Amino acid sequence: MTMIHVIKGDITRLTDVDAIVNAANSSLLGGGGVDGAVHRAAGPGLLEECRALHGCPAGEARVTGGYRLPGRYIIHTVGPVWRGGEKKEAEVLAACYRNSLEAAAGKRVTSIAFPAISTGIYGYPKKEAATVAVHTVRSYLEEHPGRIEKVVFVLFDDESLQIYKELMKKRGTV
Ligand code: AR6
Repeated sequence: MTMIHVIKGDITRLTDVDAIVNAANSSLLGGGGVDGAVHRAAGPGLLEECRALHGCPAGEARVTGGYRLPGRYIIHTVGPVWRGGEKKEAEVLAACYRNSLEAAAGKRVTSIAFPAISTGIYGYPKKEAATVAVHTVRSYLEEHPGRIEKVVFVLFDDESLQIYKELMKKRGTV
């Protein structure tokens, strides 16, 4: 049985997960938002490892070490830029969550934290993105029981926190 937690905070401050997910861009060379915070907190070793990865397409995920972060790994995934909803945004966003969980499982990670991928600079509406996140993670956990013990959704603002809390109450309907 996997525990899913919803909390408000800075994902780089979590001390009790094996891996955190970074909402990166396809260069994997850093940026603003979560990505900026992750690179600042992890330190310059992270950028060096990222350079050697030569980028990552939207929807996919890449794993690096955690450097100065408490967790062992950082899983970098590239969310879709919101373009109105008809450009496969939901499909790509779902792939981010699934591929991040697959990458985590490949490293024997048992606890993982996600930010609300694409809902900042990439402009994905918060509620729609949260529905994709919760639905995709639940489906993955149901399809692969025993792999991951804990998933933490880390929200940065009250509105997102409330949206996730509501979705978590509706067991079975998302
Ligand atoms: N911890 C948790 N959540 C955070 C943090 C943090 N420290 N900082 C911001 N958020 P964003 P995106 C929230 O913009 O939309 C970068 O430049 C934020 O409030 O970080 O996927 C990359 O390099 C929002 O809800 O990621 C890309 O170019 C959510 O995290 C681009 O931004 C995601 O916001 C990716 O844009």
